[in-house]
Amino acid sequence: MAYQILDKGSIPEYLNGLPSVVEVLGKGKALDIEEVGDGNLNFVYKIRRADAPERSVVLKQAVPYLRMAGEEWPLSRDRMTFEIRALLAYNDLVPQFVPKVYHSDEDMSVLVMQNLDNHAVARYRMIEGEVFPNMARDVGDFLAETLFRTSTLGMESVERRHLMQQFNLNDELCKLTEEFIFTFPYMEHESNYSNPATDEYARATIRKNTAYKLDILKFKELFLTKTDALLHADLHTGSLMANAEETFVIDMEFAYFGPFGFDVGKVIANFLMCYTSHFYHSDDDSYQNWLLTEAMTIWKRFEQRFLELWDNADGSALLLEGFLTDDQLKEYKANFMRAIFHDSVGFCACSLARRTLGIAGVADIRDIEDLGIRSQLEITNLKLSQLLLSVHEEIHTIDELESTIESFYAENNPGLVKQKVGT
Ligand code: ADP
Ligand code: SR1
Ligand code: MG
Repeated sequence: MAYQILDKGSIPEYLNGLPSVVEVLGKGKALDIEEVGDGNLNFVYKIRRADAPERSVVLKQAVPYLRMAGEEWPLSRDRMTFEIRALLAYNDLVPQFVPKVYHSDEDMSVLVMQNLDNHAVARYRMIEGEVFPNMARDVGDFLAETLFRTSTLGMESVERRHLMQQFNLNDELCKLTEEFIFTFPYMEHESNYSNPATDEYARATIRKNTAYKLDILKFKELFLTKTDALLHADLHTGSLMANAEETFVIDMEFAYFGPFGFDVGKVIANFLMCYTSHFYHSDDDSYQNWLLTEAMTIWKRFEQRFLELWDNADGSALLLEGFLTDDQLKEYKANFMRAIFHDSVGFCACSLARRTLGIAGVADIRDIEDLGIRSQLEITNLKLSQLLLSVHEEIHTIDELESTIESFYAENNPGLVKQKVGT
């Protein structure tokens, strides 16, 4: 079908022509349609049968522009092609963690999928202080399964090259990442966010710090050149929908083959930004303690599951069984995981800065009205970004990372609770 932008008026007829969706919604039934897209790029509709609202689907469509900027910022809708391919790949690899696909159409840039109505977007609930008991464990498993099983350790090389081909043209979204994560935030740029005290701090530190900027370049180069595994590439707490039992990952339109540490570091950074925000949102540190423990659990679980998958693999493109002795293999694995760890810490640092200085912030902090309070939290994130980037190769274990972060926050508590109590 030729591309047309769907809306509440045209969606019923479109869905009625799709047998796999009719199986869920029935044919010709009255539908309640609600646009729920709170993301930066696309339109998302929840569609429920009026007489049986439990029968529902979600329709996501890409439009040929960047939603958050408006029609004057063109952006190819090819991004939906890559989201469709990634979601189908994830449905094979980790069906327990992603919505089912009822219908996809690359020409229409449309995906019709399972409505995760019993799950909430984690970011907003985490701002409220909700505990998700299994989320960090699930995210760690998701990372291990998807990264290992699309890497040269988990796949045969010819099959892997075919899979890579499906993603090697996600040019425009990779370019967005190059610019909005690895370039603009560290220089004066019209697209950057602005808050006077934060701007002043960034000008005086980040943008003058040569060592920091060279490290950012190192991670930009990794992003541009390394093809370790199929990445989600936009994994943050707004891409997680969870409840007390389950966790789902959504919104994989940035998918491409990139460095292992990128997904791991980004999602951990979002837990840390939530931690920072709770100097404002919480009256004590109990939720922050939970956040830090969970952020560390993501890595611990990822590492544990990745190594289990490796132990159980029969050989792969990279390593034929018997190529190394047991002792050599043990050392090789330890070095391999340490390199992913260093990269994850570095990408985490990049994410802390881009979400603070760049156009796309996190609601955890950007939604705080008081600019002064906001800038104290923003500066905290920028300090943490600089610290983590400067030590990313010196910290070798997750326990060292945890104690580094703990000490950092103990020394950089902005003291907002007192300020709030006083207001
Ligand atoms: P964008 O690509 O524009 O960032 P997202 O994929 O993040 O869009 O979706 C935007 C919002 O739509 C999510 O924050 C969530 O509220 C809702 N959403 C997306 N997919 C689903 C789904 N499968 N089930 C329920 N809600 C969803
Ligand atoms: C213009 S940058 C928009 C951002 O939103 C997405 O969620 C990605 O993180 C992207 O960098
Ligand atoms: Mg998106």
